[in-house]
Amino acid sequence: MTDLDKHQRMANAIRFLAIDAVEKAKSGHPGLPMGAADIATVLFTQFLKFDPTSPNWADRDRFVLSAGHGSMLLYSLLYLLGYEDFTLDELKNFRQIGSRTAGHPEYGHGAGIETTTGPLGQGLGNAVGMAIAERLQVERFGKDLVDHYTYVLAGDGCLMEGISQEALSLAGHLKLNKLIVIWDDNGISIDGKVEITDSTDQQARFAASGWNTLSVDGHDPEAIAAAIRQAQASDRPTLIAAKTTIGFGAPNKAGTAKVHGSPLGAEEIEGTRTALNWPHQAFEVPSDILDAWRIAGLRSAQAHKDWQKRFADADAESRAEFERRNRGDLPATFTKAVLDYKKKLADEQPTMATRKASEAVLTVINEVVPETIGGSADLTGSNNTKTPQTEPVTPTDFSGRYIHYGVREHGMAAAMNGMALHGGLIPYSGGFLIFSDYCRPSIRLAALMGQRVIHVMTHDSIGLGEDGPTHQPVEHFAALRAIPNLTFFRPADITETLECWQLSLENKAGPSVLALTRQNLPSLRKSFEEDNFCARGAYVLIDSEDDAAVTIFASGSEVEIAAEAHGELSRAGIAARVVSVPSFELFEAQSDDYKADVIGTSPVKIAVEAGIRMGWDRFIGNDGAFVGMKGFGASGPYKELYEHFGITKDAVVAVAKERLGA
Ligand SMILES: Cc1ncc(C[n+]2csc(CCOP(=O)(O)OP(=O)(O)O)c2C)c(N)n1
Repeated sequence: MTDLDKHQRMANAIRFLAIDAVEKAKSGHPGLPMGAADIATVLFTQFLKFDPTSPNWADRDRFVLSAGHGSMLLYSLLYLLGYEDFTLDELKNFRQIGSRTAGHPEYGHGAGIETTTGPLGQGLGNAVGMAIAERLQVERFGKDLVDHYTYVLAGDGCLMEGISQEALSLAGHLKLNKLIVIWDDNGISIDGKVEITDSTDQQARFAASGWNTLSVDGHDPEAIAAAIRQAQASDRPTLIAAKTTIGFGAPNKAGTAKVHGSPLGAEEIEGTRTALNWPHQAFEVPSDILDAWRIAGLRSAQAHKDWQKRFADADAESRAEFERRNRGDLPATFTKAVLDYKKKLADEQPTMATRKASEAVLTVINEVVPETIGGSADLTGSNNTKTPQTEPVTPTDFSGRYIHYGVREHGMAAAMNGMALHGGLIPYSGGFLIFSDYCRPSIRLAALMGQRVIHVMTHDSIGLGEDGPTHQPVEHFAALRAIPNLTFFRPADITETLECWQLSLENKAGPSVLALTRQNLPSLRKSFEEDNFCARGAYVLIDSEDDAAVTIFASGSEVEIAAEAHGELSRAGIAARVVSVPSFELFEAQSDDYKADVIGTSPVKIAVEAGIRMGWDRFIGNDGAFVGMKGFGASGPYKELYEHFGITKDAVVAVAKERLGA
């Protein structure tokens, strides 16, 4: 058997596993695995550094299948290479409930899947973050411990998505030369030929953003290998445009959209077996080919051993720190630093915008948590995410801790996911809350993958004032509260801001959004409590000695209004209590007794929030009173806007009295 024969048979093993699994599931995407099998075979058997017996080895190369619909390519590879999570039975269970082999690769379903992909372009964005993370970690731990590539397989769809532009221009700017993107350039998407909808010169586009670009025949193993070698030596990120035929080998459907996303069908499969000279049963991989793949799986075992030796030789402090950061544990000094600062705040009672409060808190955090990597989408001075500890990262210097992401919210959020997935870092960054919409798909994926990324989102309501309705979030609180496993925080003062930061950092299993104000807010917590009250999601901030006739629920900046209304009601002899609600999600996680206690039995329940009502009925009931927004905001000084939209102490008092008939 010549080398070429062997290569082709190994690639055919991928093709037929994909064909057979899609056929058995009666759904899936055979076209991409069939077309990209040659690329994958070259990459995984000659270049990729990985160890199937230790899939989470920190210094492995990362492989991201950005074109997630081609999931069977990845599952076939993982099986063939000997990853224990991906057995033949798992492949036979493709797309079934509870299998590791979901329709699209899902992070956490099995070791070997580096990220969840499917929403096109996201993988490319993640990979940029992984490549950034690698450079950052090299600066911190040295090349002996950190020295790996990030490879991406992207399709036409990934490159058509807008996020690709943000991702590639950031990567080009930062000169991420260990990022290698292979474009499965098959000219086909779902509606037919790509040329019916797109005529971009992709290589020119990448080159214009500072990439090295190459083009190869994606079915020629030697040409693919030569291109990867060139890419590895580049001082810039590389795009390899690999011309392929979608559904390679299918006699009638290859090269057409018909093979993109449906089973080939028995007849076409027979034809493909003949055309590719693969006379084997479904799911049967001849033993010599399986052996060849398993041997390929052992390729980096020595590299892994060498790495382990270098790690063992490193000084004890570096080893412990490397392991701690990769486990995602916070430093032992963290809690004390938080509590010391909390005591200081209780003494000083500062009045400040929660965005400023966040900066003050971050200054404390960044001093004791060296693995935070800050940033902002060109709003550093507004988001207050930069602290004295965080010098900017530049194309030539990755020793810093602050990334100027540019006006690229979507690319930023996807890169943050990639950094978190890479491990060893806690990415946080800033933007305007209104533009959470611009990064929502990536935030959703962070939630789905359970990744600790922290979004500081400032200018969180009409309280931002003159910039007007285009910039004033109204439905965004509800929209973010709707994402499962995302914790959305709206702290009411600096102490709550501190507590919400603490909770965000301590939550290793999901992302957080901190919605923060532009306008000043007074300190509402009057005394020091070691307990993190925000951890309960909602808590009684001001209680009433008598049975309360009125309970006012509020979040963020509107807790001040609730407290003022409480004062006036008290003066009028009406017993009232105030509940601060920094997080709906954390409240829902409390015991039924606690929730019932906090909601209480006041005959009048009022919620105050400068957003839409959606979600508040949980607290106030269908018949509760809501003081908030009904539509878009307006441009004007913020205090006047609160008057204009009737979100005031007087409005709360009036509705309370009206309901009580007082
Ligand atoms: C953001 C997003 N939009 C739409 C889709 C649905 N979709 C899945 S694959 C695909 C076409 C992709 O074409 P290409 O990348 O060329 O893949 P190929 O046909 O080569 O398999 C589309 C539109 C998606 N998965 N993600």
